[in-house]
Amino acid sequence: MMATMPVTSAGQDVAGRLLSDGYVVVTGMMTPDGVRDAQADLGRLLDVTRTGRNSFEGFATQRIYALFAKTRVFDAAATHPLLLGVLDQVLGHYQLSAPVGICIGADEKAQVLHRDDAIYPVPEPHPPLVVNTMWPLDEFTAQNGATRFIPGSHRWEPGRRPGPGDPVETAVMSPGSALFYLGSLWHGGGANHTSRPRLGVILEYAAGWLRPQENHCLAVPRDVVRDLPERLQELLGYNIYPPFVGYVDGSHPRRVLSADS
Ligand SMILES: O=C(O)CCC(=O)C(=O)O
Repeated sequence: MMATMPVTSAGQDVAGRLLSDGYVVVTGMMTPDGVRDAQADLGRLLDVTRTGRNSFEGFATQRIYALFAKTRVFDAAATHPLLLGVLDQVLGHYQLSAPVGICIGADEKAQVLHRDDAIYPVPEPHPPLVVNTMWPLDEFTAQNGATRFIPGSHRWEPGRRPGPGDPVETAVMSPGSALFYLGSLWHGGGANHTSRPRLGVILEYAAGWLRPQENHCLAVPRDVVRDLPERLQELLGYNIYPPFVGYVDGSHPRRVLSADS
């Protein structure tokens, strides 16, 4: 049975479950209106988004990169108080790493199981480096490509890889919920055996001292960033990791946004 908690839970409790199981589903993270707006605006973007270039991206899957350059419908989600409360506990200082809309098309094959933090050459075991969240915008089912994962696999000994006997779970969930999972949890997009696409958005966060997966300072135009709430600006790279990793000309990068306004 998948671990599910309500949005009214304390950040500390959700973080505790995330650290022990490697994942947790939180219900009530987005309002029905928020879900409708997100579905509509991402639909607009999908009309002009190509399909993947390799089996990892998925040849029948569309990925909306540079998400915060293209839509405002995930601004509130990215700074949701419960999400930030969990990140405070698990990562301490953090930034957005890979915010991506993922639309798994009809007849797509299952994505290979992987760990999101494996892109960083840090010897295992290591403290949490990456926390990811998946926000379904369609019903996620075992048939249409819901995210698959192996509970507890974030605790595996270094070098262990998934095998045929490992228990793979499916994140069956509804729009409005979010799946939180650690970067060291083995997981992947499922196969879509239906004739309809499966849309979801990942908001992935990484420790503030790492290089984020997407370079938001280049991907999101400065004119767009300037109008965003300050916490979101910080999460998009206009921040330092104390005492001064990420400075610009000796100052906090926030100064860049005010200097040329
Ligand atoms: O689409 C999904 O359910 C997961 C995708 C994923 O894990 C990835 O692309 O890294």
